[in-house]
Amino acid sequence: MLYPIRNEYRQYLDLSGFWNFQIDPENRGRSEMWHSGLDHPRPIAVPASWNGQFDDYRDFLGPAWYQTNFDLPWGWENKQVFIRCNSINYLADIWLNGQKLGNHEGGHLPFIFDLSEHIKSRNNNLIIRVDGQLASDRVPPGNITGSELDFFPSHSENFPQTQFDFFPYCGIHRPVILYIKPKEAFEDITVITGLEGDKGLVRVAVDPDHSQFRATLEGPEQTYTTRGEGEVRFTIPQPHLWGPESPYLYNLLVEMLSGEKVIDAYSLPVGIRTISVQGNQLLLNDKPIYLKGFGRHEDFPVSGRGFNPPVAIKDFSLMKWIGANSFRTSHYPYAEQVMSLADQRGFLVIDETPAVGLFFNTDGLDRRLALCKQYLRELILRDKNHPSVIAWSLANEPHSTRPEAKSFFQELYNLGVSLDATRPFTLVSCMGVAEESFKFLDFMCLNRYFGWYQESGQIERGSQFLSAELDLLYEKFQKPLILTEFGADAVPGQHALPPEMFSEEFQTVFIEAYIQVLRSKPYVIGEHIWNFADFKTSQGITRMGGYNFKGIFTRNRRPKLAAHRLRDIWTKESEEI
Ligand code: GCB
Repeated sequence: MLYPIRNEYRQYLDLSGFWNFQIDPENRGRSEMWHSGLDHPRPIAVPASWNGQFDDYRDFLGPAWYQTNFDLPWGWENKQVFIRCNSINYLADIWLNGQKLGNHEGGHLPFIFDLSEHIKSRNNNLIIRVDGQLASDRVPPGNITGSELDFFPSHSENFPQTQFDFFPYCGIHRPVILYIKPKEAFEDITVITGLEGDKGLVRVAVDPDHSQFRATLEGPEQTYTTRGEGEVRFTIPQPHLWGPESPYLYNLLVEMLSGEKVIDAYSLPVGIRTISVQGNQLLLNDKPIYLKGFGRHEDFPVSGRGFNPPVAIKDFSLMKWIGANSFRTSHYPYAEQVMSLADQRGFLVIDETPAVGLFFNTDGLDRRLALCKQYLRELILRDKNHPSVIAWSLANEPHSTRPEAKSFFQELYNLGVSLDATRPFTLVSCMGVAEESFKFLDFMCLNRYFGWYQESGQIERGSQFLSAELDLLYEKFQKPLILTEFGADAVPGQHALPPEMFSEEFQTVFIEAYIQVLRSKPYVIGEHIWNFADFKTSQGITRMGGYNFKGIFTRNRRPKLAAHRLRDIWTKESEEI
């Protein structure tokens, strides 16, 4: 899926700004035809969650209606015009000039509609109904009652009642973009890179696959050009490989040809790299690599889960400062701009679908599987050309207590491999040896909190539990493992000697102890701390002020004590921990 760009053949208009907004708590909007106009709207910023912008709507999850007007840009007359919504959480229904364009389910992946039939040159009325309510038949699920709650009883009293540990922010979370492209145009481009001895290989495939095209790959010393139909290949002697130390990006220009005439063009950055799991190791460009980094969230005061460019830049600077080389897009796909920053700054990303808190009661299971398949397809289509993406994560902490879980993930895995055979697949588990899907997944990801939720306050005992469990897992599945979550809440400014739970000292010592265990296991290929920064959650007895305080940085991105210790560990690798 190609992100809209501007060049001689393509144009876009970003509709970010102030829109009109009206909540619809009684769900009257459809019958009262709000898709033609809103009668008492208030202004709202797009993109951003509504919950952070309005105190009176903090806990309101929908439905709500957005409206904006636009004129057709100069030169767009008689063109096919598309709308691309990058992220609307969770259900979106869209109308233009009173006519329904379509709807989309799922909060974090882009979707496109053709507007051409209904567009006018002046004063177009665009209306989007957004519903972010929590329901057991949505993914991720919420408002679950009955036996599934036994699994995580701590969530049952939370408000709003999520089945996951982050605030269920709603709204238009990423830019809404209008764009045009030529009548005959590239629908998609797939770039796959590889290595053959000391040569780099770059394969470029286009859709429609009968297109005649020219591809130009621009490197630091040389530019390579070739032409073909559907697919071309480059062989690059002594390529500048992409990696955390040197995230070199070539520029690829792809031009569609009609005879000798160029009729469409698209350019994108290309990082030449390979990624694979071999034995106990993760290999980047055929060399073992150890992941150091974080599980994160898209979360910031006021903007909520909305795309916030300065915060994205700041987060990458802090991750560089601390010596991280990797992160996971827990627990949903992040903004495409964030993925591009990861390419530029050399971060290795485990790219996760929004399947968090899945459960496997047969009731509704087919629908959950269909949604997970849709999300996986949309995610791979969106992110396949990012060198930063080194693995796909099918889910976070599924409640895999029933046998149905294994066949569910086997189906997802098979689908994933059919869409992208170049990257490993995993899922992030809290089930330990009971996670039967580890049998077919390429590597294991585990979340553990011994010394926090269990064996509370006892770090040494907690790390002994961790050590024993890791060995059991490896013994059973014989696959390499990343500890994708470990950590402790530290309330900023809370101190204790000797270290005590919720203090910055306890968090620091906890993390040191876990890292010591991880580094003693040859099959462990990475450590991701939970979490990069403190983040907003539902209210509940384990979440003081409605926050998870496991951040190494505060929600305002200030370092806690552990940040300095981690920087020592991650930037001075030879030092004893
Ligand atoms: C987990 C979840 C994560 C939570 C974390 C915690 O296992 O994957 O979403 O925030 O634990 O802090 O409890």
